Amino acid sequence: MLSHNGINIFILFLLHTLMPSNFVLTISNRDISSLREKVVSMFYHSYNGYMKYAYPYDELKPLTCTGHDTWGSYSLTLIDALDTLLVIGNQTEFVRVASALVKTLDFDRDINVSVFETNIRVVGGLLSAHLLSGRVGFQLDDNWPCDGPLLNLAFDVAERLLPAFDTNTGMPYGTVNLRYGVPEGETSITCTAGVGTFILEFGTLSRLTGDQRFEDAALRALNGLWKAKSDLGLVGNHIDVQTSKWTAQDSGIGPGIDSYFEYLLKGAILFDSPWLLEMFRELYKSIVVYNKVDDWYIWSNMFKGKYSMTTFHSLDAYWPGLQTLHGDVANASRTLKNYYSVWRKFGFTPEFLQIAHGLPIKGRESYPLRPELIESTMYLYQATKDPYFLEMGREILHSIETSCKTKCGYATVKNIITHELDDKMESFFLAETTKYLYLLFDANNFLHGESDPADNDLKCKMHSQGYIFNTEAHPIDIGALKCCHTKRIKEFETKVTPLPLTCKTRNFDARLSFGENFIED
Ligand code: DMJ
Repeated sequence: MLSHNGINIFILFLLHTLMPSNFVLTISNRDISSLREKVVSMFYHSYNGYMKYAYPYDELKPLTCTGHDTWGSYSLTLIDALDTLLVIGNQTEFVRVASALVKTLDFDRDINVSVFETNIRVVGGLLSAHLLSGRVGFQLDDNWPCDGPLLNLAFDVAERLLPAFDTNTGMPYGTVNLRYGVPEGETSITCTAGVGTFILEFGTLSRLTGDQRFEDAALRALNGLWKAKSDLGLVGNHIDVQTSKWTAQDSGIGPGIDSYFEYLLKGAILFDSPWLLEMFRELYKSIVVYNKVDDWYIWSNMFKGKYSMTTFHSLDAYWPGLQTLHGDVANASRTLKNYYSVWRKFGFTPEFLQIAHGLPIKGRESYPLRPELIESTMYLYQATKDPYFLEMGREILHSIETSCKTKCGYATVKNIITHELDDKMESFFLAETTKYLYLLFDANNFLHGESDPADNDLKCKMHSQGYIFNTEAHPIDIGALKCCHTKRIKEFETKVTPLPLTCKTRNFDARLSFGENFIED
């Protein structure tokens, strides 16, 4: 029995005891290289299946081997998979499909899309592909990386998301029509992640193109959330973006909130922003007080601080990776081991698990090929080089390979107890799950490489300061952003003829700091 906020709760069916104390760490270089090859086969089996049976639809249905549109009818899986092609070294296929997308993608469509999903998957995927395309010389001109065809596509689709941010608070609606803006009668209730997960992509767009509207919109949204947090320093799950009233007051690290925390810390690193870091640290302190119990994280009411749900979610597993990025490796490692014990018990993690009983919640027993557990494993291995994490990766890979593979792809597990499958393969399987698995087993990948400091800040030397992954595992080159931003500022200050941009450049104000003067009372 443990006590949290004065209420006894049963934690926990001692998942720890399921941990293999006899883990034999015998992973050799040859094993690692064979694991890497297995991931590559996994990627190609699903990628080729998608291209053969589903493209140009958004996603593959891996049991019936057909395609269907899910998040927007814009060939989502291909956009999401673009940069993974380069991560695993297939430059030829990247050039072939990126050229096809540049010719065919048209976002001027009368369709309603999720602002959040379109941003993390489509804007993020295109920005990352743009920034990595220098590795293969894809349609580069003199102004690359501050210009380019993939950047123009990202700009176009992101501009169509901007009307969602036109609210009383600056926090966005959850849905927008790509052609007509916010649909008539659209609900003004958005989840917290749907408000706070824009700064990486929108800040990147502004830094590359000089169009400040994106960064400003993302900052206003973050400012709206910051002002709405409770006196306990917690945020809830859903908020009315017109009134700032919380409509769901459960506060935790997981679904509905997760990537808000992720974007504060990663944004702080990407943009060198003390303001974002300060917000992350403040919220982190409250999470430790009100949500952390024995290296598990549960839900609490944001105003009272009392726990509301003692559940674990597949999505929670990104948290140890974020803690690692923050330097909190010991806590991250303990929490990841807890989460991994769930995986070992069932072969997968369920969408919702009742921690006290160690069983999935009825109706939420699925595993839709999510990346979070492997993502955190990759971060922890990078931070510690402890082969334990390679063993974890091997088991995760084995489960997916054994239970999810179908004739034309990999399928969602409908029920982690029976291992029955569902006819669905989300695009993040190719964007994230296979990418993080590959990166775990590829110590020499350029994304892990030593940075290569630029000698001249006017010459955009790529790969100079490392990468930050957006929440859909799309890497953003930190140095490229700084370089384009510096160029724009210099242009602005010296009033030289602006770079000939194909992107529209409006509202450019060459601010030097990021957000620090932004907070509105
Ligand atoms: C992805 O689209 C992103 O990682 C997002 O932040 C959470 N959900 C999926 C993966 O599980």
